Amino acid sequence: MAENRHQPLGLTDEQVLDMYYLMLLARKVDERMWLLNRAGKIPFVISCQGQEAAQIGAAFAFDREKDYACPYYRDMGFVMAFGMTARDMMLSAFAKAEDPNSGGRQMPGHFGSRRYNILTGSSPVTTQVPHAVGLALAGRMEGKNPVVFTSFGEGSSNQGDFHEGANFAGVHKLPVIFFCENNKYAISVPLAKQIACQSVADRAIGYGFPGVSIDGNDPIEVYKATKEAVDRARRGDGPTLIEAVTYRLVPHSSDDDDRAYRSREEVAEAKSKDPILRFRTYLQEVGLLSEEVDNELNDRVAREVDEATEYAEDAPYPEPEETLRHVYAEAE
Ligand SMILES: Cc1ncc(C[n+]2csc(CCOP(=O)(O)OP(=O)(O)O)c2C)c(N)n1
Ligand SMILES: [Mg+2]
Repeated sequence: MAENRHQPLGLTDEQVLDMYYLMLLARKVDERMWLLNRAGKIPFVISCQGQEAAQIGAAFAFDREKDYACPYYRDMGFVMAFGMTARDMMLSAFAKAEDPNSGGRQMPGHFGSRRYNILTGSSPVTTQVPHAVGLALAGRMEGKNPVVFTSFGEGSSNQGDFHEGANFAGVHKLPVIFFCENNKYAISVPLAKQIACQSVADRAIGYGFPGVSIDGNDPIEVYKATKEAVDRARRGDGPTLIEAVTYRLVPHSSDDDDRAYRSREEVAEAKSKDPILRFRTYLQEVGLLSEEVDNELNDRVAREVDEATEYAEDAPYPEPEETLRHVYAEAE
C-alpha cells in the first residue's frame, strides 16, 4: 500500500476518484476533437492534453458556488471540473447555436458561462488576468468576496497584463489565485528563451505576495498548493502565484507541427510520465481503483464522448442573423 496523500488534505476517496474521472473525460474529449479535426469536421483544436492534473487539481480547491474563474484557452479540464460537460465542449467545437460559451461565435477554448461563474475570455493572451483582478475588486466592493482563479501559460507571464494585474492585486491584497501552467513552450519558443529567472513563481516577490512552484503533473500536490492559496485569500491575506510545472503532450494547436521545434524523444519521455497514468497508479496503490472500477470509468467516459459528439454534430447552427446579436445593447 502506498502512503495515502489525499485524506490528510481533507480530500475524500470519492473526490479523488472524481478527479480521475474528470482527467480521463477531458483527455478523451480532447483526443476525439483531434480526430474530428483531421476528418474535416471541426475547424480548430487547442488542447489540454498533459495539463489535466494541474487544471483539475486546482479546480477542486474552489467553492464552485461562490468563486469565479477566468481561465485560458487550454483549460478544458478546469472548466469541466467547474461544471461544463462533454456536450458543452463539443457544441463549442462544432460552433453550434446551443454552445453555452458563445452560441458558436467564439473560437473553441474561449470559455464563458454565467451559470458556472466563468468569465468569458478574449484571444489576446493574458487579458483574463486584469479581468480577474477587477472581478476580485468588484466582489469586495459588493461584499460578496469571491476568490478568483485566473490561469495563463508561462509565455503569457511576460505580458504586461500579468505584471499590471499582479501589482494591483498585491497592493490591494485581492483574493486572486494567479495560476501559471508552465508547459515549457510558448508555441515554438522553449522556456529558456522565454524567461531568464529560475522560475515563474519567483516573479511574485516583486509584487509582495507568495509564489510557489509545484509539480503540475500531480493533482494532489496541485490541490494542496491551491487550497492553501484559496484559504489565504479567503482570510483576506491577498493573492498567491502558483506555477504548476507540466508539459504539453501534443502540438500547440491543430494548426501547429511540433516536429519543427522539439524532438520526438523529448515528447516520448514526457508521455511515459503522463499525469493520468501516474494518478491511476496512485489510486491503485492506495486500494481505490480496481481493474473493474477503472474499466467502468473508461466505459462511462467513452459513452459520454460518443453521445456528446453525436449530439453536437446533429445540432443546428445559429441563424445568420444571430451574428448581429450581443454587439450593441438591445431593447428588451
Ligand atoms: C497578445 C498576444 N500575442 C500573441 C498571441 C499569439 N499566441 C497565442 S498562444 C501563444 C503562446 C502562449 O504561450 P503560453 O503562454 O506559454 O501558453 P501555452 O499555449 O503554452 O499554454 C501566442 C504567442 C496572442 N494570442 N496574443
Ligand atoms: Mg506555455
